[in-house]
Amino acid sequence: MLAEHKRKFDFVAAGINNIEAIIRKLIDFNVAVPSWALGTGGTRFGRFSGVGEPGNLTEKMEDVGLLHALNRSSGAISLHIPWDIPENYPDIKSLAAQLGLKFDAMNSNTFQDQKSQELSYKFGSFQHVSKAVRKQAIEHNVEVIKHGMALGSKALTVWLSDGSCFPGQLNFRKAFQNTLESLQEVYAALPSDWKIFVEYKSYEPNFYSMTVADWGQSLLYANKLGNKAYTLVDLGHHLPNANIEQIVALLLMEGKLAGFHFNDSKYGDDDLTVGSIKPYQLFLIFNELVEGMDARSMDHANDLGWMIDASHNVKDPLEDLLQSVEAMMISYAQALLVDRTKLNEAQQKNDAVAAQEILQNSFRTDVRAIVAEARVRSGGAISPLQLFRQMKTREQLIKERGSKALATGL
Ligand code: RM4
Ligand code: MN
Ligand code: MN
Repeated sequence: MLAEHKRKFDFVAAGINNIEAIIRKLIDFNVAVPSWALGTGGTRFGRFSGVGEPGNLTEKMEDVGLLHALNRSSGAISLHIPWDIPENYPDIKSLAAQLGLKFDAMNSNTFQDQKSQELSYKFGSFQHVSKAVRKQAIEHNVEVIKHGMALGSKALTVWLSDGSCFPGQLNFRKAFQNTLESLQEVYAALPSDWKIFVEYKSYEPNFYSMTVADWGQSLLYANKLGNKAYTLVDLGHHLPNANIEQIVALLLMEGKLAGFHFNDSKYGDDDLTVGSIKPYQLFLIFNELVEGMDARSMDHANDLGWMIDASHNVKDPLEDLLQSVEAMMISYAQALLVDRTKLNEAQQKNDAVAAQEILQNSFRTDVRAIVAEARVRSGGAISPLQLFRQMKTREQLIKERGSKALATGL
């Protein structure tokens, strides 16, 4: 296998001038795994649970550690409160250190009612007409920040399901104002070295209006909040055919892009494996990311928040995550290959044909051996997925955890 890898790598590397710089960037790149992606997701019609799922936060972290050991690119976990409340900080922190994991952005949850909760979020949280509900939601977010501070996280992601299902149900202006004021209170509780990410979503669970529906609305909030507030793009949260790469370019230009939730979809917020449906779009997004980050001399690996946000019904979650990370690495590598000088020349000459050739030349380069080379150099497997299957990892986990263990999450 190693000889075969070497043959493929030497072949592709021979045609690339800056191959070592590209490999360095691939080695540095890491994408966070959300704690809710480690169990099988479901739909509103049902959930077909997997087997050997992690039953608690420790096991979830062990799962991410396992992924990271295989691909060396999954060195962070993103926690959702209250699905994963850390009970013993020192233990959790030392386990993270042992597994080589960092704590990525913390996620709050005011889109579900919890058993112990006093007031309901049925009609929204930050936007709610009742001050008491808003207060409860704000306090929850402040609580999440506290958990994050204890763990060493540096960001809070706020995704609100607030909105309305029927025309007339909501006064848009008042809903916006209430949401802004609530966000301002949370913002005031942020430590000085923290960021807040305002995530948007076009529809679902509210189907007439969402109070943070698109990047325009998110950016309005972020701009009004201040320089610690950013817009977070989740690939599945757009209306069909939205030009996401253009959104990314402009947010980056404004210094307001928080980062990404990666997934893929055919229809809406399908949360499917990254790169499984529209790999060219993924490449075009990475192309804008690389171009835009370089224009601002940003560090690709650390200046934005990279996270997978996928959770679905059919695959083994760990295999799925390995595929998602691989898809991201491939698109990132292809974007690093783009000849920017030539692309710029083509653009200056209005040469649409040449511009397309340049982009597609990179997209059609088989960079898998380059990604594998970066992985091997940092101690990972040539083929993480193959190794996962060969080692019968899931079978092992079922033995340890049983076939009935259910992960908390969606
Ligand atoms: C939402 C959104 C959030 C995620 C939840 C689970 O659709 O994408 O980022 O935390 O799902
Ligand atoms: Mn998301
Ligand atoms: Mn989503």
